[in-house]
Amino acid sequence: MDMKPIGVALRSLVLLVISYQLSSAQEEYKPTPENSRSREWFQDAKFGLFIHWGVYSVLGDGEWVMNQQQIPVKIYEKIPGFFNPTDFDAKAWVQMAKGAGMKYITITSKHHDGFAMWDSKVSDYNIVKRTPYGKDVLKMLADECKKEGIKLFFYHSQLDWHHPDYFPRGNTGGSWTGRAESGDFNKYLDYMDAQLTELLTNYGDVAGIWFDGMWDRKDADWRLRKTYDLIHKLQPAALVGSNHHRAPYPGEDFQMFEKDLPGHNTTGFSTEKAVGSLPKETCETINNSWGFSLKDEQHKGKKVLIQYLVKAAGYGANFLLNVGPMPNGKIQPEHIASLKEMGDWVKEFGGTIYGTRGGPLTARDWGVTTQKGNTVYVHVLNWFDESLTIPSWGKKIKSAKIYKDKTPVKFLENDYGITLRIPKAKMDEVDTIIELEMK
Ligand code: FHN
Repeated sequence: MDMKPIGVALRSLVLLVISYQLSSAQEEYKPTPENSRSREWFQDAKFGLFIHWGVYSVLGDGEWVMNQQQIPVKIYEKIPGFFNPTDFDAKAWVQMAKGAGMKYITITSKHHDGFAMWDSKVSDYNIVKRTPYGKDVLKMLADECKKEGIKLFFYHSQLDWHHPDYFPRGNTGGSWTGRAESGDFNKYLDYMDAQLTELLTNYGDVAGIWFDGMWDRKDADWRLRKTYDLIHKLQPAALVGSNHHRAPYPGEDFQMFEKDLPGHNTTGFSTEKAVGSLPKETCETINNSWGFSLKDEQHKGKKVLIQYLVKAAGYGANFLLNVGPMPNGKIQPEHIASLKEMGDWVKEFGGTIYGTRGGPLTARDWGVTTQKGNTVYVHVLNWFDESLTIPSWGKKIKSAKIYKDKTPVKFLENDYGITLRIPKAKMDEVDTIIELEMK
């Protein structure tokens, strides 16, 4: 019997299936009007608090301790029994964020260790069932955020070192976990979607989901579109982002950059350096750790933190600054102090950040620019001469003044650009801001 026609039929069937999968995955994603409004809010908000908190904080060695120390699941499951954050005070956390000038909080609902920081009915591997504390900290935080007008995002790890169906395993969480060398990845994704449904149903308005961990199984079929559509169906205004270090996938609403400003790659994460047209966010640690790390005393100072916020705004990106709370539920005093210092600066100069967009000039060695309406803010971060010449962008200047006290600034516009005369006495070692009113 001549098999050729069957071969041809089979090949076209396979091609058909692949093209269908590709087309549905790549199917154009149109954000709803609510989602577009959220994107505007997000870009105006500019500044958020990232919180990496979980049972791993008990060991004081960061959020990767299970993988770093290769702690098998059976043993790691003992740690929740030691997790009793009786000093946890959602009000204090939210007040701290507000006082720093932050408009939203992004907290780890589940990190790579697979432990749920909420009262999950899908798995009893959670804070209510497995810890002496027994209370739903996400509920307490969500209620407080709602009261204080602070929006709440949930970080959610796609990577899971605990779940038996996270199989085949990826680059991390190998055989040392002690899990059986078998499993059904789609069952794991069903589990993940079920837990996401809880988070998007039982905690009021959720501003968005901050995914992480896809990089553990780069080529797996993560059913992204199914999960993203689920989120947009449950909460149309919620923003989806995924820290996969690639160009955004259809269904995503913002793009994050870890420890880098958009387009930079000092960490080696963003090999693709793909900066899309979605709203952008840069996340960074306030010391050198995401989760609480006892030995980490690399606390960043006021100037570094404020300039990071300003530079991110100059790149048109938000700044999501992370703290790793301690196992007792308190924030490290050094971090509370630094956030207070940032808050004092933002109270005075926040108008040159909030509601702005990056530009009109791209970032320069001397600093960045932000713009809002007919006003351009020149943020001089790294320049010490009284005369600074910057490129013109085709619009004429009506007036120039020091933002802080409205002292007029002399300026010259010619073919060489715009030369600003910054009085030495008006220079600020963190950020000298010149407000330009354009014609
Ligand atoms: O592995 C995680 C890490 O623990 C942390 O959550 C950061 C936050 O952006 N993201 C991953 C590392 O790229």
